[in-house]
Amino acid sequence: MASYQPQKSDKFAFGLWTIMNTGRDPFGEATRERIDPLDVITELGKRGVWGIEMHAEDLIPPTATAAERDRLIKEANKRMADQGMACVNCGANVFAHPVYKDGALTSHDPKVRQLALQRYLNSIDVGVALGSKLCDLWWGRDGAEVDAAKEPLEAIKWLREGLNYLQSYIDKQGYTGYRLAIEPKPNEPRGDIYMPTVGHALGLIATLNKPENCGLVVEIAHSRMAGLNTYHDVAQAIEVGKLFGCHFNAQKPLRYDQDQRFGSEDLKESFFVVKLVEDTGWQGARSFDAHAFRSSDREEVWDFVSGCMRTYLILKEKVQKFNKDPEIQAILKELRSGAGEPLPPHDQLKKIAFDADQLARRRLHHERLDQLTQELLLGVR
Ligand code: GLO
Ligand code: MG
Repeated sequence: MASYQPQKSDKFAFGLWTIMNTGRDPFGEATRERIDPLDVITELGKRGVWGIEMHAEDLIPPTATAAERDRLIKEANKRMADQGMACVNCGANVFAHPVYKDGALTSHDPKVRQLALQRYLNSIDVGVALGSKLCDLWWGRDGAEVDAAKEPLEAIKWLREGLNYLQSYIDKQGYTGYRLAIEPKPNEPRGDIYMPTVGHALGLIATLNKPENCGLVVEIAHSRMAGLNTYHDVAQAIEVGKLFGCHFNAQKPLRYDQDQRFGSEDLKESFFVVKLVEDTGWQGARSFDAHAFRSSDREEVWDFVSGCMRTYLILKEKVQKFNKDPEIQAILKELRSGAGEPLPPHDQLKKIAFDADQLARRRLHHERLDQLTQELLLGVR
């Protein structure tokens, strides 16, 4: 029986902000006490977590002096080194301060747009100092409720201008290998957020000055909030080499941003996402952007941390079982026979006498395959 003990080689990561969350919500106050970000690093490291994600402001208050900033960076690096950890993403908090209420990169006010860019530049500098290679842009305030007030055409141009501006900074500083990513989300905290899905974000990336340097962080909850299939979203990002990060969590479709512990909703979809990243050999961190339930106290947060990783490891084991299961594999072999066949030239194809009725009689085995998948997940196979 596997122990499901997380190893550093599993590359599990958590956002500092997820552990720092005190359980406040729009309707009620905190349920757990604050925790220092440096202690979050150490406590995660002790539990087998390999990486952290963060906003620069999670660690360094915007009001910090230069000396304080240097001290915090030095101490964070020490805590990570002590625990054999790495920083996999350092973004910017351009959503908490009221100045961003009507947008950061897409505010009408040029000073607000510049302030947002200044925060992003700072996050890249901090990320470099912490050994990170990614700035994940989650622009939750860049959106609208009142469509009369903001032109989407203009907003899209500002987003492009902002991304190009950050890229030229990376180039100018010589931050080789440092990359940008868009983390799409359909809504919350705005009624609508610009670039709501993977497809929208890929469309914008293709228009950047250096599209090869900008990718995606796909989050399970965000795809499900848009009513989409996360497995398909992650696959599309992988297929074009754009999956720069992945946020594992859980969410009931089409609702407020729930960010629940990994696996707490739709185990089957979670299974297929794990199968996808494992089978394709995707090398990124398995990052949990999930939050302990708002009812949990500080101690239970560590149960939540271990639980997310344990569920991932159990699903990974199920993936191995699925890939080795003789009946499942025999069905897949039959189903997929001919999948790799290339298309004939147009004139040749026109001459083929297809028997549509015979083709329609090909058995697809979906009933059995789905049953076997369910039984495997339910532990009776
Ligand atoms: C919010 C997002 C957010 C991002 C984070 C990345 O819904 O998921 O937590 O992942 O800002 O830096
Ligand atoms: Mg996220």
